[in-house]
Amino acid sequence: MNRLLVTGGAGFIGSNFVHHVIEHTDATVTVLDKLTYAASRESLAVLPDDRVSLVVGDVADAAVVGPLVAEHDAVVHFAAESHNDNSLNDPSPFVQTNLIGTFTILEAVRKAGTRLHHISTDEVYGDLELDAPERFTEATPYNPSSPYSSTKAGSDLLVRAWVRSFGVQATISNCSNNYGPWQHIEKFIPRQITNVIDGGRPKLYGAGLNVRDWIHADDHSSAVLRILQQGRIGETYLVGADGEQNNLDVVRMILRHFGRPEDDFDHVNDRAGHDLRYAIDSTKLRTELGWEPRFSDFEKGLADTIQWYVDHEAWWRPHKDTVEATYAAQGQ
Ligand code: NAD
Ligand code: TDX
Repeated sequence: MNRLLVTGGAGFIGSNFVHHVIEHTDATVTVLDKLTYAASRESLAVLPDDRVSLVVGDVADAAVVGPLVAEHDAVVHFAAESHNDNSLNDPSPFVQTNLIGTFTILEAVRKAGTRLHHISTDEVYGDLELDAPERFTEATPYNPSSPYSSTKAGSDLLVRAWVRSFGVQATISNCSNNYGPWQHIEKFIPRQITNVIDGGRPKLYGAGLNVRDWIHADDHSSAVLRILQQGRIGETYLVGADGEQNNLDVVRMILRHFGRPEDDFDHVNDRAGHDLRYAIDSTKLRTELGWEPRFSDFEKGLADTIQWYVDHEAWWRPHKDTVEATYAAQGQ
């Protein structure tokens, strides 16, 4: 697999994956990205021109996708609308990109016979009770809650059907919440870090007891590359790093890091349909493919991420007022 097509490669996790591929393989990478509000060309800027190129285009545009897919050995499909709160305000781009976009990719790989790895989320499984002993596995039934997670669930089902009905050579991974550099400040962790940098207060939805299973984006990338290289066709692999934390504890860690009082935050309106808890059992990936995460200390990974946002204020500053105005209009 020397020529990779990475959709959504200018986004938070896609760009991390492109860096990972350049560092750990000899492959060349074409990024196909529409450059929505969530994209960042800067995240790709330091990569070598002779190994990474960018095509600006829409994954739902068959005229762009078809010829590009035919020129590559494998497609890694990250492109998506990714933010739950946005999907509650306007589901339409989520249906278009996550469903029609994935359908367009599937038809192109079917025609060209190209290997596909589809990137998905643990949110397709719905949520767990706080005290439930079980975690999500590859056998957990789909039960998505939001327009975002339902379009991701639908995209996974399309991939499964194209594998079974048409023999498409695809794998799927469902990962838990990622954190790390280059994450858009609309998302929970960077929003709170940048609020505190600005002397403001973190904003917790509801009581703040919702649990997310955090994984560093570098670990997500190493898992995706491993599945692309060694995963069994037609299989789904759950990706997680045993990183469960409730939102309140994460906010307290961020405040502590900056030497601020631990109760210096606001409770704001809860998210409609807010999933309570996600938790991943990644035994299959670990035992079958020998993958292990590198970041096992969440507070240390968070501290590095905080420092990155301190050092990269010029990158996020232009977006801060717009993001906060949108949240303020929702009482969040
Ligand atoms: P992101 O919003 O940061 O980036 C998405 C990228 O896709 C952007 O560069 C955007 O320009 C591009 N894009 C959007 N619509 C497009 C279109 N129609 N055509 C081409 N490009 C388009 O998202 P992210 O957080 O990096 O998530 C990437 C993938 O990983 C998504 O599929 C998401 O569902 C999945 N995922 C994310 C997380 C997480 O915690 N962020 C966890 C599990 C899975
Ligand atoms: O200001 C906030 N306050 C708050 O309490 C924001 C933005 C969020 N939250 C809560 C909601 C969630 O319980 O924090 C948690 C994390 O929120 P998000 O960063 O919006 O992530 P989540 O909705 O869990 O989804 C993320 O993980 C799974 C990604 O955005 C998805 O793309 C991925 O599929």
